Amino acid sequence: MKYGYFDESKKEYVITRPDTPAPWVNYLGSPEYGAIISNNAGGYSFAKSGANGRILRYVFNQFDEPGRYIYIRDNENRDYWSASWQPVGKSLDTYKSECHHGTAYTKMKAVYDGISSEVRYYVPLDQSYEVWNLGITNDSDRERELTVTGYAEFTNNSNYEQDQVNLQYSQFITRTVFCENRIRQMIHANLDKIENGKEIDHKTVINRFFGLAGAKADSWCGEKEEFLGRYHGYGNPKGVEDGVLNNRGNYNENGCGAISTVLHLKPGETREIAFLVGMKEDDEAAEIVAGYENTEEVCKKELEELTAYWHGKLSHFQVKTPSKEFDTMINTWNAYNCFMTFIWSRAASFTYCGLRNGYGYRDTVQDIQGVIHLAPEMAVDKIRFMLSAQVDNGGGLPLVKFTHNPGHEDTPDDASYVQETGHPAYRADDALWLFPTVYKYVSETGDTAFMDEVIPFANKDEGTVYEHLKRAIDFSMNHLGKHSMPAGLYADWNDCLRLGKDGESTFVAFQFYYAMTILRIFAEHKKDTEYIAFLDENQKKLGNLIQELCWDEDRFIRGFTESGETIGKRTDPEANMWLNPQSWAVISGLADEKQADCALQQVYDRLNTEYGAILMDPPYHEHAFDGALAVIYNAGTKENAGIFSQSQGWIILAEALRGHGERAFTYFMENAPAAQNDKAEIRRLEPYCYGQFTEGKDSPNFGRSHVHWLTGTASTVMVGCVEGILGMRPDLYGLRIAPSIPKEWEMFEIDKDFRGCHLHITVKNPGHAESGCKKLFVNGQEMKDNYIPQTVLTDETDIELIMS
Ligand code: IFM
Repeated sequence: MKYGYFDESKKEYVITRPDTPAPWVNYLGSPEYGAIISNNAGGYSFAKSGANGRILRYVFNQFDEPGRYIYIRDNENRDYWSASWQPVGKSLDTYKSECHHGTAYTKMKAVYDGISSEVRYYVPLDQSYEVWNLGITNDSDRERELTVTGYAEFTNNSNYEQDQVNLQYSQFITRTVFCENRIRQMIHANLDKIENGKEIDHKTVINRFFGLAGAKADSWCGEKEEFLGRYHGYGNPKGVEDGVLNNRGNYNENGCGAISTVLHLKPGETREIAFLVGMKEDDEAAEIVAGYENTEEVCKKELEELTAYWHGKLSHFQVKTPSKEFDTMINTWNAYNCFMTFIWSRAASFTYCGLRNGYGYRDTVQDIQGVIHLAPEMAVDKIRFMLSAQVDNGGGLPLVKFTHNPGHEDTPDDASYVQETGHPAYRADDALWLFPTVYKYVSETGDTAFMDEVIPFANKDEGTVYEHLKRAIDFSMNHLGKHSMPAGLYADWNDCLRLGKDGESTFVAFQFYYAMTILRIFAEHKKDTEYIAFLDENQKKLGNLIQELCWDEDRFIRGFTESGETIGKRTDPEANMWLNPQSWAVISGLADEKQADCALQQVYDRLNTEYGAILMDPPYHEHAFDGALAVIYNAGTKENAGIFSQSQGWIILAEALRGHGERAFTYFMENAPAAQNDKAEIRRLEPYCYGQFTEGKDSPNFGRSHVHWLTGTASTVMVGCVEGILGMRPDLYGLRIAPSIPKEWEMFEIDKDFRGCHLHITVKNPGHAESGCKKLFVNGQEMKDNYIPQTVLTDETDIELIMS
């Protein structure tokens, strides 16, 4: 079933049926002022922290309420509706609506009883408040009197938990008052006589506002129960039914912002107004609202700026292939999803409420990879930040606090860190993600000087980026298990595998092997011969060990428990086949060709499903070892044999690296949101963003996806597609182009900005190959093979690659 379509020209997803199987949301603003909005206007806002800076209330795990509601009432017949289908929920026979989710804005269009409306929700670029800009038109042939009411439900406390559950406290610190064109909510207003800047037990006066611009506020209400009315709900608020609000503020209990304006519209006439929300001192709020008097002009300009900003970012890499699903994902939605995970980490969605007060090390270092080809300048800042969260022993801080203070942090070796973050020990993989991320950044930009930049460690000491990477190698070297393979520690990428300090992880072993390959490239660039010898010796040792211990006839095993038991061997009754060791054996370069193809074939035969490859098989149930935490999940779910979407990116990449374009693309399509646009009743999640996982074949809800937006999937699939399928493989000195595509693609084009040059790349495939390069021309000049040294690039470079 389909609920909408992709409008690629505007980079919007347009929802034409509002009764979607789940709230389908969009992100507005930035963590400075964040706003999440669903296709029915549900959602919340916050300043800086979803958990501690919550401004607008949202009830999690409920029916997508409350939200940013605009009610429209016809004062002649007293009928009313909302500018988004919900909350009033008129019959879809008479009420027509469209929701356009775009890049950092959402537009809701509605047509009902001769009145059409369009609300544009956005946070202006670099501002920390939000705008609900309503355009309303009288399409009928008689004059209409309409009462338009905006409703914003404030939290009583910026801490969302306190707001929801500590009512004996949070309801008695809030009040609202009205002033001219805005409702002012004050929390802890009684502290207004306390000396400026002084806090009582960390409390100070907090001001929020809900304002109206472009029309006169005719009535208002600052108390939720007064506005809704007893035994009424968001769908039939008493204040809206009555057509006039009672002009009462709140003192204790629940504050809200509700403002009504009465509009008289002649036939064909349009009015533009704006509701504004923010957390600002009253004088600043007044100034903000006043700035929107010329509503139409100001809002139009701001929306244009916002669109130009985001479309500008996305323009650095655009493709035109025969697959519209692939194009829409790579050009817009996967790319935008990568930016959202990069910016928001796992801080705020309809699943994450913002309680995690920091960045997960591995998550963030991986997220960076998804934006390197689009915004390397943003990527490198975050890389610096993450390097500054590496402990001087080379390990990563499992959780990097939002208040991170490089050089002064406690580490998992300190009880204080453990207590504060809840992370009891180092994880085996965290710092190893730095290798591909730093390599991708340096290769994309050619910025080899970055290796010499000095960056502090999290706890003490500092070192160049090169030194940081060496310490990451040391960390793994110093944490080996019983067979001298990297230990599994508290976890590897898989949070549900507790292998401990004596158990060992094959996944980490592959990452470690790959890390040494990458560091060797940097060492060669620096002519660090002694270190090259060290790497060569240790990489060979590790490679031999992996080959000896981890290859089990047709697959790589998953690791060893602390007691030396093998995980993932062919004969195990459960979890005898794992996805990630197979893909990573290829990505790391460790598997020989025969092993690689055999392991990948096993994945396809044993793990692949119509929605992607499951993480392992069969799920744990009766035979879970002590550290196999996945058993806590229902079979076919998350790490217990779910289709863990992040891992799809690695299998795409692995197949592409082997030149298996058909398979790589098959894996892409199986899990691509856009490819399931007509299966919304099965997938449920938004068809324009990734989810953390899809329920696997062992679940009765096979194909249903969960945990929208903020997932490492965005970056791994992006890398799998750009580096793998499209074959954009930059290195320190230039660009290799090695596409791995479905045979039926006869041609595709890429526009890519690269090291200050614009590349227009045309790939031709008349012979229907899956991979390979027959000829490559750069500005008409034939290259030796599929490699383009940077020296031949010009401002506008024309590249033609003939595959077959
Ligand atoms: O790798 C982890 C990630 O850090 C958090 N979500 C689950 C993934 C797999 O366990």
